[in-house]
Amino acid sequence: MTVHKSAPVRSTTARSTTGPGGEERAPATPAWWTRAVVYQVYPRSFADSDGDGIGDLRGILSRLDHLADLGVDVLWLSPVYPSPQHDNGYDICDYEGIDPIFGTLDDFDALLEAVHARGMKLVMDLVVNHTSDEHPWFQESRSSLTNAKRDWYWWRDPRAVAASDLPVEPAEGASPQAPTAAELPVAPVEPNGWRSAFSGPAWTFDETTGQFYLHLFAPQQPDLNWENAEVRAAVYAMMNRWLDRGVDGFRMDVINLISKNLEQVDGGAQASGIGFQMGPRLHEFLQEMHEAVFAGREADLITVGEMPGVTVDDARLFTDPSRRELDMVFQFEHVSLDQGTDKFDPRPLDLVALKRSMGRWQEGLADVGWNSLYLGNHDQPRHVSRFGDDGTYRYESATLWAALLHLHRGTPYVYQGEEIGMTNVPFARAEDFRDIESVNYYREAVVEGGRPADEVLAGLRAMSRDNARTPVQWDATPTAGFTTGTPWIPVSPHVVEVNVEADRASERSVFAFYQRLIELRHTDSTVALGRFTLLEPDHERLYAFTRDGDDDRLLVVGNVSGDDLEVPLLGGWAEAEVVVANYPQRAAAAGQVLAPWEVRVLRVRRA
Ligand code: TEU
Repeated sequence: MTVHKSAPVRSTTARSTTGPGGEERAPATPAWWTRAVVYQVYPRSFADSDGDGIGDLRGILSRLDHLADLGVDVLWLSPVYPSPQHDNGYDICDYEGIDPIFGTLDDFDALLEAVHARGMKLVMDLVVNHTSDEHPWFQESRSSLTNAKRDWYWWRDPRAVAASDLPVEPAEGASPQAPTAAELPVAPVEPNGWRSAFSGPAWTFDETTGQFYLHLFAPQQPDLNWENAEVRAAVYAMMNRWLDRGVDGFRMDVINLISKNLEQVDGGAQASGIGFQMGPRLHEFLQEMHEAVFAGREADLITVGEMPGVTVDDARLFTDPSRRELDMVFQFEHVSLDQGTDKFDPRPLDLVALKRSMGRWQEGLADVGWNSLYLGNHDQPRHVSRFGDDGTYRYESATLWAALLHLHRGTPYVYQGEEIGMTNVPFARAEDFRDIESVNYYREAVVEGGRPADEVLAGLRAMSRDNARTPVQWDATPTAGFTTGTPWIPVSPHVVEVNVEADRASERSVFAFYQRLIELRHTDSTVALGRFTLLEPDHERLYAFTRDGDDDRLLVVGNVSGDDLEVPLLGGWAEAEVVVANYPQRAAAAGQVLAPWEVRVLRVRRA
């Protein structure tokens, strides 16, 4: 078991416990996840055991030693539940089962057992802001205005249209009854101006009952109505069943969207998320969930809420242990800084803005709450391509970003393939994309919007979620050791140079570098809990900070550029111990010039 439960008491980020009489006791040791590293598996693209070209649970099982070797503590599994797969499993039609493309519940139990046998934990993806439109709950809900589950989703009448907007005056003596949808003189108007994250309005009109339903994502992903207490009870019961089965926590998809205020808004509010992000009852719902699901067993679990638009101040509340909500949240600030007019309009990285953002989160959650740390996941392009140099300096920039991220205070998340420096994919044509977001964006921008295809494709190539979704490259063969069949999305042509086999055999192994970083998180109290201080915030190429522990100080310096960089900071550090470096020879020589994408982690001990 690599998880350390007896770290020195230094952090307030500990589970507060309640005594027999209900009195609050002082926090004991920091929670186990303050020293843990999580690895995300996107099951479709990880490993395929049966040759159908789609990754599956038996495939993951067969590659579990890769994770154990890396040293990670937790495996987070993106959704494996039955799903029509419009959004690769983030549209769930049965919360209790496993999609046949991924295997069976028996396969799941076998995987869970094997994960536990290796001293790791397993976290499920919890997608409860919405279900699939094929979920029986929605099927019932849409069947009639009076169905018992009608109120489980957000149904609303079309917005009233002013008489002056109608093309013709109603004929004299016309029926006083409301016209049916088909009889309306103009198409029914959406109840409010919210837009779907995957293009188009967030409302779809349902002919059966003449009302619209809300979907903040695709029309196949109707939003659950968390105002309804039966919905909440059904979700909590389902979560309890998974915990009883042995899973160790949840990553909660867009959990800050579950509380909504439909009255507050109109179209202009989309960007700020007013009305659907951070709604009025969010904290109440999360506390209720904690009580109904986690209470009593929280010390062994990990909970992380995905929260687009969350601020540091919000995050302090969500992750303050005494409030009993969540352990940590995924925030989006640092992965939004390189976006122009929208996410497919990439801008060069503004390092100063990135450092300041990361620094503010470190500062804001230093005494209360806890950070999650990530650069990539299944929704983001590959960070070595996005923030580094995936050509000449692929090894150097992949390891630089790994070291910078993992030396922050928080729980690091490694996304599959990142540990071998997997890169973005040279998608060329519209047909190359599989992701619903990319496909819809292209249609809206080019086919309907008339924007130049080249320009839109360039944005998609840089930012599409598909960059993170091509098969994990296990070896240099054409199907990458991922499948014996035809992969559901083509293997990246970079498989020849970038694959697990080659990386692990190399003297410059990204994998070995990650192993070292993960080991440090387990064994080094200053890495886990030391106080963070950002240095040289306005420097445009240098990323530098210190971490202070009781007996030592770490200095982290990185050259975020492809040119040499002189770093006077290093002057006083000539005698320091090199903890991690991606140019070990140079680091030992303690020069004051950093090579392209060089990173050094140095330690001085206090007298
Ligand atoms: O993502 C929510 C989210 O806010 C975005 O990152 C989203 O993926 C999109 O890129 C908006 O531009 C979560 C899941 O991680 C994502 O895979 C799902 O598609 C989405 O929710 C819906 O469940």
